[in-house]
Amino acid sequence: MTKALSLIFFLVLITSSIFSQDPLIANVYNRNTTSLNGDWKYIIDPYENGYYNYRYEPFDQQESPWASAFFLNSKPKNPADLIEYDFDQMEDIQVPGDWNSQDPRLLYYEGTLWYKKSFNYTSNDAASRAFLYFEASNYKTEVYLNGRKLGTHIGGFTPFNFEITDIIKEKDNFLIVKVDNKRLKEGIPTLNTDWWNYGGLTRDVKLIETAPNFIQDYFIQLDQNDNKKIKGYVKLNGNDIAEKQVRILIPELDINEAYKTDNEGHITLDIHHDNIEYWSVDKPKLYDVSIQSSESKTTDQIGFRTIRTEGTEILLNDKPIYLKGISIHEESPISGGRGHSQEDAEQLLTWAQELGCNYVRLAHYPHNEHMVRLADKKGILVWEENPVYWTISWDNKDTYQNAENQLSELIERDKNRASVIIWSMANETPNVPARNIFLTKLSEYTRAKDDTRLISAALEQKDYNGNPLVRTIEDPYAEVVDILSFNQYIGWYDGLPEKCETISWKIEQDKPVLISEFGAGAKHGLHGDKNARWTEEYQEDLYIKTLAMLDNIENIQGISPWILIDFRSPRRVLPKIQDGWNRKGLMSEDGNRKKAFYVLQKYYEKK
Ligand code: GCB
Repeated sequence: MTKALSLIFFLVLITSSIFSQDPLIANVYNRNTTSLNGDWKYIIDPYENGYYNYRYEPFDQQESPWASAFFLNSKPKNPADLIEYDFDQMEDIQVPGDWNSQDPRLLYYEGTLWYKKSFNYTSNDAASRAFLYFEASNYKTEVYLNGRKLGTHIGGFTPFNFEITDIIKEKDNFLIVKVDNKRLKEGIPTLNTDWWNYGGLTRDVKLIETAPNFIQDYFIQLDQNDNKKIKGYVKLNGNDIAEKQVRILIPELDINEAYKTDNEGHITLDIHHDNIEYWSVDKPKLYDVSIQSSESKTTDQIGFRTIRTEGTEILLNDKPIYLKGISIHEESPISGGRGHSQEDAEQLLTWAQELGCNYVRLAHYPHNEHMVRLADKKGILVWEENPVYWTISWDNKDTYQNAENQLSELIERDKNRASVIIWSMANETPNVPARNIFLTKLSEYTRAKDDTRLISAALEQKDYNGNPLVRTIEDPYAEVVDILSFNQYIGWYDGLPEKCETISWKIEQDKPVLISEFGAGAKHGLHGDKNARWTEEYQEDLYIKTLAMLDNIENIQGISPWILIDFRSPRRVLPKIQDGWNRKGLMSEDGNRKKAFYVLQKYYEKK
């Protein structure tokens, strides 16, 4: 390489590692894509030997990285060459899928794993642009294509994409991805959680082909203040996007409206219609919506509804609704491990419906897109949650930025889903000034980005005026949320179930109340006295007594007990009972219903 060339190469590496991914492309779910799922090669690299040299300097920031840098996919050219790795001789791993479930050596692994996929690529049109899309990768991801760094992504549950038009070739592309799932004190989530830290390329990887000037993003929802008005925006991406025509078509409503883009390739839409059929839990009407520009077109299925609160009520399409919910972790009820497929989503939501739910809390991080797409079709309301969990580094600016970025990517992905009614900022966070500033700022950011949904967070309850028999919510952040949600474990972490009969509630905020969690551990098939921990009878009794207690909260507008299915958690080590599982599920991990399932089902039948 000449000096000038190597300097350019060096600059490309540096800039691409500072600027991370490109603006997110909306509706990848319905676009023309090529899957990169399937077999990938992998190298386990606990010392990050393929990333740093022996002075602990990253290879991808060096002018002439050594051949030992894994992203180069080096091969010896003659027998004298020293290359101490070879992707092609490694074993296969399935993408999508967490690594912990695929190799016994990786069950508890937290560190770096390198992935490699080789592929050929033929575009449909020589002028097309190409993007590489990751639906999720936990936690820190460095992406390289054909020896060039595309960028870095932080956060384990949201999508990101990179433009690769100038890098992709017809033959022998090699895509190398470094994924590191080490937990970090300043991370989101942080060191301490009650769930398994599944690592890897946990969701689909796709190539997206687009026109040179294409519809990158759109937001099309009902105006929350005028239910005869569909509003939002469309954004084109390309070099020639000013003064272009963009059409919005909703054939069933005879809507076909044309707009002209501004200099940024942006239109604001404002469509009036008197006869919109609203999306609801009883009739989840979705319209085919087509967005068209001269060069591109994308089609989505969108529902139109309003959601708001008035005093202590939640109103869906102006009618009060009680949220009959259940909390869910993203674990596959079919194969175990991190869930990611349409079948996983179908199974989880079918069980929720059999329980009688019209609502699910997707805890404690963004779940895969199948969940909200299916919820849209089935008429299930959804709470989506940012992984701000327990005690994070509230004072750290990068931590805030990270939380905002993850939430932003979630909103970008799901802002057109009618089922999603609540953005949850956090779970069980301490009432300290730095946290109040952090969450208030995050809430303001969210409201500015999306004014068609409600804001909440799972808060904590406390004694009222020092009286342990009267419980309340005293938290300045409660003033900020639209829905006052809190977790409570009276009868499990706080006494026995009968304690529920002694507790009363004094909630002073004029807001709807949602109980985001309650529950008790029970091992499926273990029977005994109702005061014996871990028996199904204990859990059953706790549900009976808790539901009776909660009925006395005046403002209560819904519950999402903890949790649909037992889930993996390394915190839960009690032999023969937990064995690495949190046992608060209403069902065991293999889908067997515990007695409490039927208590809740009966309760929901009558609601
Ligand atoms: C909670 C947490 C949840 C835990 C649960 C438990 O309050 O929000 O993540 O798994 O309690 O089982 O203790």
